[in-house]
Amino acid sequence: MKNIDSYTHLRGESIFVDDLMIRQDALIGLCFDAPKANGRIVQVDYSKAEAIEGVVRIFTYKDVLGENQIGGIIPDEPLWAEDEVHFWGQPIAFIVATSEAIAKKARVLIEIEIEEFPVITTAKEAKEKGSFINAPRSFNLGDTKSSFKDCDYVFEGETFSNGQEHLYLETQGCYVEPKENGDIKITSSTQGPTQVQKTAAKVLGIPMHKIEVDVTRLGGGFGGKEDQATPWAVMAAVAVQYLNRPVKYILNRHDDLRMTGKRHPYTSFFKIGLTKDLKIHAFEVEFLQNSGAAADLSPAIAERTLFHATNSYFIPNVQTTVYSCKTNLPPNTAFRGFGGPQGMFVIESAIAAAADNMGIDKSNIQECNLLVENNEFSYGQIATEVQAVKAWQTAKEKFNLEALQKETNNFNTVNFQTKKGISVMPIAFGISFTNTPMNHARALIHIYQDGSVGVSTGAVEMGQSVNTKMLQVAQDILGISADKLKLETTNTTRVANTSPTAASSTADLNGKAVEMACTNLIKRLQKIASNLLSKEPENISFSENFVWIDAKKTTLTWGEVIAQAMLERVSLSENAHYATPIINFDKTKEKGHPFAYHVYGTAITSVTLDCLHGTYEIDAVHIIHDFGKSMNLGIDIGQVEGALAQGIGWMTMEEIAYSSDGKLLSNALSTYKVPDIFSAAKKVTVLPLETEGNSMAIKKSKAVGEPPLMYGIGTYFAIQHAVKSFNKNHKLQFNAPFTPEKVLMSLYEK
Ligand code: MTE
Ligand code: LUZ
Ligand code: MOS
Repeated sequence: MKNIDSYTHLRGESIFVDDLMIRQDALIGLCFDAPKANGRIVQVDYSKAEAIEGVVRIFTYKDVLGENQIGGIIPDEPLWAEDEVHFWGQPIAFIVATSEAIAKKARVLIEIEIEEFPVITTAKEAKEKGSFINAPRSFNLGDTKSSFKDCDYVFEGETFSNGQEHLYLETQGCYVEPKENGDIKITSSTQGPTQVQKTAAKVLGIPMHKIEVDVTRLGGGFGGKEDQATPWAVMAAVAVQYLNRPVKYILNRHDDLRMTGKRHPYTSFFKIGLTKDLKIHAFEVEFLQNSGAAADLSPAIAERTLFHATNSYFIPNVQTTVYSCKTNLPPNTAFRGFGGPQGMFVIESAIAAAADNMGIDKSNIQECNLLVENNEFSYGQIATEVQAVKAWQTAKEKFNLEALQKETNNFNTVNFQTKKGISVMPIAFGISFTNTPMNHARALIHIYQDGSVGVSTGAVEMGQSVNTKMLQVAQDILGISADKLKLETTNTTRVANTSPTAASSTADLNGKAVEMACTNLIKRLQKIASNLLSKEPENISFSENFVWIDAKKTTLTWGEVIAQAMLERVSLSENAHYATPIINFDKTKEKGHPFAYHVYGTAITSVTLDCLHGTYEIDAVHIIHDFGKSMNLGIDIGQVEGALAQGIGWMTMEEIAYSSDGKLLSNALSTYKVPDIFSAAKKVTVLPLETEGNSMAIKKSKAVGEPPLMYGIGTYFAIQHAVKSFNKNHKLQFNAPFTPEKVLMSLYEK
């Protein structure tokens, strides 16, 4: 099935929040935010702003009738600052005016006086000063203390990976309308409609049933709208509560870049021990996560870093610890991979450091430590249906790794100013929300009396094509043509209490619920058809809009069965609930079986480096990816390609920069560079690994949204290989992104 949005996307007819027809009396909102990163608010003077014609009202924390609190995991974040500000860009007030131009004019007239406090921008500094979000967490397997003694080689090092801006094409935004009796309808560009509903209810001091949240689709989220779509919608809702008029707020790009959190930068310290036969025997890491000024999703992201700290390797003795460090940056948040990529970068760095010191190729160490069946992860889960070796071997053979390595070495022997580099990057990514209670979803299916069908789920479409997958599931079970199916908007009044669209699990969770609901409907319809045809229900199936008996098509149509169901007063609606079985996790022991399954794969990356300029080109990325049994290979390969580009951007060019006083310097697309067509890999091959698929995945088609981002990590090490080929004195650094500036310095390091 083609992506069901392709027609309207291509014609520019798809509807996003900013395209909604708004009421004539709608007002425009605009946030006034902190112009300093840390301090006490001495006073704010709104009088000049309020005096402008067209400014209807300026809202602050004083107007909150419920709680001025939006923290999801830890209640540590006010909607609007009260006495203090803790990051540059922190919302202080919300201007509501008759136009955006007027609101902007008013904003610059607000006068604020802040008594400044010292600013912390790095995790290291926060750790030194004891500034944390919560208590650190540790995972342990075996005994690292004693096992380093049994190692023939032990290496230690430090790594840094920078943050990353989501840069969804559609910025954050919402449109909020009053209904009768103080009810409020919120249309939001959010991955978490329930999160918006719940937080709005809390802040407004009204029950959740008075708030309806509706989402048609997002112009990208990438994790940036899992938690951080909420504040804008809630601000507008507060205004609606007072004014009883609709309020629309779409952030412009600069405001969005300044006020929202990003991927977490991590500083990490590793110690890796190997035996002579290249087995990694012991591994220790301390992760310092730069969480920003409030918790947001940081504790959950920190946890996923620990889950992925050993990537796709088996290491018998592991100790990992993560500190969520409180700094004066905007609260950092979910970003594709959710802390997993940061963890994997460290183990890959540790292996690279070991290989460099031992004078061998990194891939030799990687290859002989890959996970195999029944290995134990540091968190107690026993690995089953492991594809790590198969993915590696398939990539090695299909893409002729040995020849590629030989070519690269030959090239480097005969060329001086140009060098090539190559790397292999295996991945293993756990599928499920690591917080077990979040792994559930529901679907609501209505078959209308003309035989057409409406499907509602908790899934949010954000470009990953989850809606198309939901229709495929329904179509398959109901046995009707795609034109009879429609995917409804995601709406809290139809499907309630949803987990956000995240963790790559949306298609699995919501798809399983659709599968259950459709199966229940079919059971009813089988009975009706069985009476009409005088056959046993077990022999009856539905396909191609007709009823079939065994493998034979009858003349009885889908429409006729539906009409009969109406006459017999049989319900044509069904609601189903799915909760992932088996999974569990005990946080007191830090052990359990948190993931439904893992996704595996291997990427081989080759680059060419211009050693005069420090610039590089990615010649090719060849990937063997474990899709399970892909239900839509076009969509899934698209996800791999997109995630790869995003991973490469994070590792090579996307450089978030804050000044020492906490101001975002990379605050526009002129100073924050994301991959474009010129910096994309010249060739990308994505081949599916042949497997049986996993029955915990929807139609055995494994989750695909996040895992391939981590193939991008391979690019870092391919570039590093090329640098080292030019400059033997180069002491390896693990400081991402590996920008051309850093490459150039490394090339000429003495
Ligand atoms: N693909 C597109 N086009 N746009 C997005 O915003 N988000 C990614 C991934 N792929 C995203 C995307 C992230 S962060 C996640 S968690 C998954 O999609 C979520 O969708 P899924 O659970 O349906 O895979
Ligand atoms: N969000 C979340 C996620 O709340 N929990 C998770 O485990 C997760 N994993 C990946 C992406 N988002
Ligand atoms: Mo994705 S980071 O789970 O939204």
